[in-house]
Amino acid sequence: METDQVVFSRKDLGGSLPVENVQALASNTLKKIPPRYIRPEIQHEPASVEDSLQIPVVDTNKLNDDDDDELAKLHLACKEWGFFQLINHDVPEEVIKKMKSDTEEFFQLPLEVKKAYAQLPNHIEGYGQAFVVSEDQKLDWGDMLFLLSQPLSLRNLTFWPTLPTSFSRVGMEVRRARESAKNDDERSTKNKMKEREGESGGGSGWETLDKYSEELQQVTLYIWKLICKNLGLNSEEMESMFEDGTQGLRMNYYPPCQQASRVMGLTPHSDAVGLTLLVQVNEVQGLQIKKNDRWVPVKPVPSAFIVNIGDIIEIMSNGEYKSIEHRAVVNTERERLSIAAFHSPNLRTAIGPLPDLVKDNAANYKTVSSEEYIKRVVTSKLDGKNLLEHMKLKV
Ligand SMILES: O=C(O)CCC(=O)C(=O)O
Repeated sequence: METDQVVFSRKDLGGSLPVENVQALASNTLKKIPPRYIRPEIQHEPASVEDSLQIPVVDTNKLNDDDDDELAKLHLACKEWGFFQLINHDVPEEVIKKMKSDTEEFFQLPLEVKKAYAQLPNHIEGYGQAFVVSEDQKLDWGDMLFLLSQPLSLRNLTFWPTLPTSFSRVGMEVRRARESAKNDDERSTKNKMKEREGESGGGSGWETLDKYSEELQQVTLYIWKLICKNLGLNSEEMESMFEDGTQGLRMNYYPPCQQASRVMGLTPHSDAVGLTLLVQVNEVQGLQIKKNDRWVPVKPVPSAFIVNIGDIIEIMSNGEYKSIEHRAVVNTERERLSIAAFHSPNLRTAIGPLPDLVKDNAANYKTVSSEEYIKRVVTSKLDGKNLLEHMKLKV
């Protein structure tokens, strides 16, 4: 059986083509937006929204109290909305706050510094833009930093920023040194640690990315177990699928644009993964979801995670739950930032309808290996729910 590391270290998985840095482009006094960013197809609608179109809010405290109504609310949110906001989760406020401030600090660094973490050919990680697969494709008005963060074996520290210092990389190296030093004699262990911790400026507060990643992995597992309950999937095997699952962290930076209504921060898409947990970093709104053919703005509830069902859960649930198209629009005056944490089952899991859910019904989706699925995702441009269409079986 292949290990997670082998699947991802392959050179033929594909990646994104290099394109201009949007933050740098936007900071020049632009007379004219370059045509590749102009999106005539965009429909902009009024930003106000009726109460009936607010996405559901699910309360962890009630779920912990075995409140059946809240469990039913979660089921309905996954089925009818594909989106909900999760409140009263256990992730400490300071972990989220630090992740947000370090992300802001990273994007404020000079371009030359950020470029040290730029995407490399055929790698899906790094600083740049994702899903650019052709030279004439329209481009999004935003930059991003994408890192594979779980399982630990997938972390490629080349792309993990050393600045801001509290963000991560040196800290991760300390952790690795600690792990590898376990077998060394005491003296060399101490030397190694000293050396590394010296580099990290004392080794305190290095954990931002690592902590955030671990906490969100736990929240995902928690939600997945409740989803299993709601779908009648009671086996341990099902529940453990996300235990050593994969996680990617995508930090988005959308610069302001004077002609915001003519560009798009992030093209309409559904997430190709299992479950996404999103936070907006500053108070500038921009996330919109497609509901009844209308673009509905999402107003983040303070301290909540915005959770959405991805294509993998739509496929695994054989269509009972739906991934929803969403997009990010840009502000005319202020930059906007967000952090998306994408979660998928472990790489040994085949992507297809779960056998327990197709006992009495026909499968509506194909089954493919994780590797094949990932390859399709990283070599396709974002295009609504198009990728999922290719997984559908025509019945
Ligand atoms: O910026 C946002 O609010 C949306 C981000 C998103 O959908 C993504 O990173 O896939």
